[in-house]
Amino acid sequence: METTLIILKPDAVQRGIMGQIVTRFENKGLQVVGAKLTKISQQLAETHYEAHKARPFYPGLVKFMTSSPVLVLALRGNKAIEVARSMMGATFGSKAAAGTIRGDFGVSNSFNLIHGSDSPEAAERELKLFFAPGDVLDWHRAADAWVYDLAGGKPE
Ligand code: IDP
Ligand code: MG
Repeated sequence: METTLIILKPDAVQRGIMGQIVTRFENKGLQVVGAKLTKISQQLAETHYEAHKARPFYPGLVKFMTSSPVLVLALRGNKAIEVARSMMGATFGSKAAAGTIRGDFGVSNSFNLIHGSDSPEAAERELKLFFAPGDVLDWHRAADAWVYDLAGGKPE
């Protein structure tokens, strides 16, 4: 089981489509193990996106991410990182395929609604940035017995 860090960006919160996006992940079978509505600090936004520091869009990206509250989620499931990334769609709303979150809800390249960790290493780093120890919960979800085949002892 993997856990990934998802951020519903300020545009998703302001447009009132948090519920529709979270519903997609729940419908897929991913488990919400952490959730927090928060306003990201300048420092945290800069650290989170530090890999993009040299890119021309970086100042605007940091400004956008700190402009208004975001919903930060920790989602768990089989191949959760890859599954969430494919559900998000391509980076630019104008290019993202129909059926994906970015493809269905936006046309902007920079206001693209959602962040998701892109590798296990990124997920580990980002979960630590946004959640304090104990804020990601190992809770038993009764539906797991039907979301997964548990006959072999591990989720299939
Ligand atoms: P990702 O969010 O799909 O992983 P990244 O390339 O990691 O995409 O870029 C991080 C974020 O920076 C994007 O989600 C988007 O908000 C913003 N961004 C990336 N490229 C551009 C650009 O060319 N113009 C404006 N914003 C961009
Ligand atoms: Mg990225």
